Amino acid sequence: MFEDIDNINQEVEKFQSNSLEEIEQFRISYLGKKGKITLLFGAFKEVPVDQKKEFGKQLNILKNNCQEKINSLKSKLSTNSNSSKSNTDYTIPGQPMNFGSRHPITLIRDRITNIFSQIGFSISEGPEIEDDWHNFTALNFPKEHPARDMQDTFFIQDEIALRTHTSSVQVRVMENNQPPIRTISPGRVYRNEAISARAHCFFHQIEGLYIDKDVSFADMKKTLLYFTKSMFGNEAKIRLRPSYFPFTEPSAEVDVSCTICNGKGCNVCKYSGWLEIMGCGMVDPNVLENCNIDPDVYSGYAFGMGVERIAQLIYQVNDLRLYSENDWRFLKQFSSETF
Ligand code: 2U9
Repeated sequence: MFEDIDNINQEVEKFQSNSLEEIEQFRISYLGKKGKITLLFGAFKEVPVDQKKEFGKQLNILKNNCQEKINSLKSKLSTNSNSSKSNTDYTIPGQPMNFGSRHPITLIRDRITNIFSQIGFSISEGPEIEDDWHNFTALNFPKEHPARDMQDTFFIQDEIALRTHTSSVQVRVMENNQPPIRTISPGRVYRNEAISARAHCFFHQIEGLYIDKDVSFADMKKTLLYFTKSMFGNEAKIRLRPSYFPFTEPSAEVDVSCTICNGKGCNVCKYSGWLEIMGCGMVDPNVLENCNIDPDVYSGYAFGMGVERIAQLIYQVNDLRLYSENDWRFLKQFSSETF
């Protein structure tokens, strides 16, 4: 009888199945009314008295083993069937992906820098927090110049301010390199202005500098005409009006023929036919000297433009505040621009 328990135990241990019907069949043949284990319980009365205790104990263990085996095979089966029967509906259309768009200032900045890169200008960048020397003194700003005033410039401490132009970057380039120098400096600049549609306390500039032997005003005019045609179209014309900057002499304002009416006169150009796009001039010999470049050997030209100003002309968006508010309704209108 003890042998029967051992044999049945081995059969139970060996049994494997992936089928619910087979498992049920197994249960019936071992634990059912006429099952092998149930029958052994019936044979209990035939066991000698001194062995009854041990027999009962082993029989109960066998019964539990068998029940556990059935339970574990059934639970394995239900886990497997769950994972193979996924609830995912692969035919449902995917979520649409929202692509971002590049900022209009980035788009215009990249267009401008690309035009100058193609004609040999490198790109230089520098710190937004500048010292007095790089932002003012080296650039020939007189001590009493209004830009040096707290009213116009954001001072961080005595003689340290947020740069008011990217010319400070070009002073650093000149201090660290001998000519020929051909570089443009794009970047954010700061002015202490009340924010309105027409003015902002920060904006973006691109300034250019070309220093070499025998660089002339004519070289500058031709380069700026090339830039203007590349930016606004081959029909574009330029005109230069005399101006004044501390760092250039002579200096000029550059106008482009109106991109809307081609110079005929419209409300965008206030019926003048011209739109102001930048300033320029021959680098003042004092500035060259301040940056350890010999003005008797070298000459150069410089120019500067506001990126927002060019964006206003290209996109016809005149409220400057729109360029820094990051309103998605405004920004998404530039999502088709691939440049
Ligand atoms: C060095 C020497 C000279 C850069 C120049 C301008 C003229 C100019 C303004 C246009 C609109 C600034 O953004 S704006 O307000 N800039 O008119 N900028 S010449 O002259 C330099 C630069 C670097 C070493």
